Amino acid sequence: MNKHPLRKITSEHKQTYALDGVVVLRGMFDSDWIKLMHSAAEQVMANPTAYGIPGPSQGNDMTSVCHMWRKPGEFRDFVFNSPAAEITGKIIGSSTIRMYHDHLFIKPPHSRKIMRWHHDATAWPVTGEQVPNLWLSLTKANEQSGRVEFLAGYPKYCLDNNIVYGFNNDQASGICPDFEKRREDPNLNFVSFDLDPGDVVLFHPLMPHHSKGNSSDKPRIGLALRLFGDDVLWSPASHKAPIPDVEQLPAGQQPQGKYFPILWQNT
Ligand SMILES: O=C(O)CCC(=O)C(=O)O
Repeated sequence: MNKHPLRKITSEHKQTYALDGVVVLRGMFDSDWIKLMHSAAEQVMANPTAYGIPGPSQGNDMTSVCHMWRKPGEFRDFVFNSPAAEITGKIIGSSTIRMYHDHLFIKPPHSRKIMRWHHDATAWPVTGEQVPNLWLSLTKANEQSGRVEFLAGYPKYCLDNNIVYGFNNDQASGICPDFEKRREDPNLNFVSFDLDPGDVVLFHPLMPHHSKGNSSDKPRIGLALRLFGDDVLWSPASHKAPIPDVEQLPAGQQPQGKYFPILWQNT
């Protein structure tokens, strides 16, 4: 199984991420990784709590499980030994990548589950731009099966206007708009990617994204890794997602220690 990306990370990848806040990378993982993680995902689907902690969307129409990497097994191997951290570090321009958490999203065939528009920064108890989401497709993801959709360029709008959405209107900058109602807005650039198993989408923590149901006959499986780069500092707030076994750190401190191990360094 490959430790380093199978293809070169190009300046075009980096520029696209810097400009749009989202970039697709194809063919970076070998088929052994994809087979292994696909079968690991199926095991989680059969018995979620044996492998991790159910996420907010866990239910019949979606498997949503986090923190599988904390236990020995395929998810931990993937986090430490796959090219995921190197890909991320090179694209976001961080000298160090630490683990934050993993999150598996499985939409079974004919799932009606809609993930409403949101950005991940809403839930992360940190400041900093270098908390991307590397979403690895373990199946085909397309319009029919419920691929994820993004708003290219929107993270820059959030940064320029100091916007971080909350879960509710009374948190942070209020709730994330329902961009479904703004499909015709010429200022919004909706983008999505048809993915094959092994393709990844890397996106910025302020990137609004959503997904619709899976009307195909096969499951749609995505494994999201959320990773920390150099500029991340602890910034607790009551509505932020707790991290199991981790006490709140003082605001401004850099996350480190055994729950945030270094995965990759630019040597
Ligand atoms: O997999 C999906 O449909 C949604 C993914 C998502 O919201 C995320 O990775 O933050």
